[in-house]
Amino acid sequence: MINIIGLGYIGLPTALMFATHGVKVVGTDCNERLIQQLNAGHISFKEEGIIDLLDSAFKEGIRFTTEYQKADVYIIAVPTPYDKKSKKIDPTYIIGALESIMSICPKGAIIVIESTVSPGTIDRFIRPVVGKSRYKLGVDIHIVHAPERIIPGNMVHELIFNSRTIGADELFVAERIKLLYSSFCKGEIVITDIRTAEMTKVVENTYRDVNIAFANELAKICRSDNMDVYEIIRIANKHPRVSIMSPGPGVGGHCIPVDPWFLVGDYPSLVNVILAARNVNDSMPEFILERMIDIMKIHGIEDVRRVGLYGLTYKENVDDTRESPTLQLLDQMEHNLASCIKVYDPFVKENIIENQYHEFDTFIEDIDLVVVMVGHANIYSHAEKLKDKIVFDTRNSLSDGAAKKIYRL
Ligand code: SAJ
Repeated sequence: MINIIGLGYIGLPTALMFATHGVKVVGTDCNERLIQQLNAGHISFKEEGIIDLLDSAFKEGIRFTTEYQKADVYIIAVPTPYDKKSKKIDPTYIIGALESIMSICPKGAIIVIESTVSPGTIDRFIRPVVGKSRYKLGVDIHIVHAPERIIPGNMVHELIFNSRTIGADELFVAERIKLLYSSFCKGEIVITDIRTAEMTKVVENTYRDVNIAFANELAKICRSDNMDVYEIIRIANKHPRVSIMSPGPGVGGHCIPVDPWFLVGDYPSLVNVILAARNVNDSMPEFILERMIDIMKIHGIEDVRRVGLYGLTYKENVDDTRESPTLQLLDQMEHNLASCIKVYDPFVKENIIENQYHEFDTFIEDIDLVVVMVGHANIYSHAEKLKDKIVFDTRNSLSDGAAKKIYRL
C-alpha cells in the first residue's frame, strides 16, 4: 500500500495514476475541505482527463483522508516555496510531512520525495529528521528523490510517457521504486543518486527559464530596431542545433520562476547567466506596460479604462494564476497608481482582482485596446468581436487581420 502526502497539482494525478494501475493507494492532505471535495468527486483544478481518472480510481478503491497511514511506501508531493528574501528553499512543509510519517511508518518503509528541492536539501533537512527518529536511515527507513516532471495542461499524458529520475542511496531501493512507477510510466526511468536527482530537476527548469529569457531579450532587441522577433526565431530554429523558445509577457507558474532562485540562493558567487535570465524574465511585465502605454499614445487612448487585459493565468488553457505575468503587470500598474484596467479570463471563475469580468462581451464593451496576455484557445471563438479593436498580442497568438490593428512584442 502507498500513502501519498499532498493532493495538489502533482500528488493527486500521481495518486490517481497509481490507483488505476493496480496499486493500493490512500491519499492524505491536511486540508479537510479538499478531502471532503475529493470524496464528493470534485477536483479543484481543471486538467484534461482527470475527472475520468478520479472516477476510475474510486472504482479501484482509492481513499482520501487527512490521516497519515501505515504504508510500505510514502510519496511526498507537498509545496516547496522559497523565501522571497534569501531566495533559499523553505522546506517546512516537507519536514512537517516527514515528521508525521516518521511517527507512524513501519520499519522498512521507503519515503519518496517528489516535491522539487534544491540540491543538498535532503542532506541538510531530510536526513536529520530520520536521524532523530527511532529508526536508522538506510537500514530501517529509506529515502528516495523522484522529482515530478509533468506539465499542467498535459499532465495525464506526461505522467505516462515522460521519462523519470529516481535518486536513491541503495540500488535495491531504487529498483523497487522504479518497479512501482513502471506500473503506469512507459517512459525511461533513470536511476541515480539523490543529489544528482535534486540538481537535475532544478537544472531542467532553469534551462527553460534561461532559454525563455534569451527569447525575451531578443524581443527587446528586435523591438528597439524594428525587427520581427518571431520571424527571426522561426528561421533560426530551422538550424538543426538551434531551438529558441517563444518570447512572452513574462514567466509565471510555480516552477520556472522559482527553481532558478534555489541556485541563486545557494551559489550566489557563481551564478551569472542564471541570475541575469531571471531578471530579464521578471522585467517583461514592465516592458509590456511600457509598450502598452506607447500603443495607447499612438491611438490617442488616454483612459486606461479603455484598455482590457485578456488572460489572467500563467499560461494558456490552464486555470492556474500563480505568479502569472498578468498579476505581475497589475502589480506594476498599482505602483504607478493606475489600476481599474479591465481583465477577463475564461478559466478564472472566482474574483481574484478588481475589475475582473466573467463575460467576454461585457469585457470587450467600451474598450479600444485589448492586450492578449495569455493565448487561451478560447480567444478564437471571439474572433469576430476583435475585428474593430486594436490588439496588443504579447503571445503572438492571432494572425494579421484578426483585428483592426495588431501589435506584437
Ligand atoms: N513560457 C514562455 N515562452 C515559452 C514557454 C513558456 O514565455 O516558450 C512561459 C509560460 O507562458 C509560463 C512560463 O513560461 O508563464 C512557464 O510555463 P511552462 O509551460 O514552460 O512550464 P510550467 O511551469 O507549466 O511547468 C514546468 C515544466 N518544466 C519544464 O518544461 C522544464 C514541467 O515539466 C515541470 O514539471 C514543472 O515546471 C515543475 O513542476 O517543475
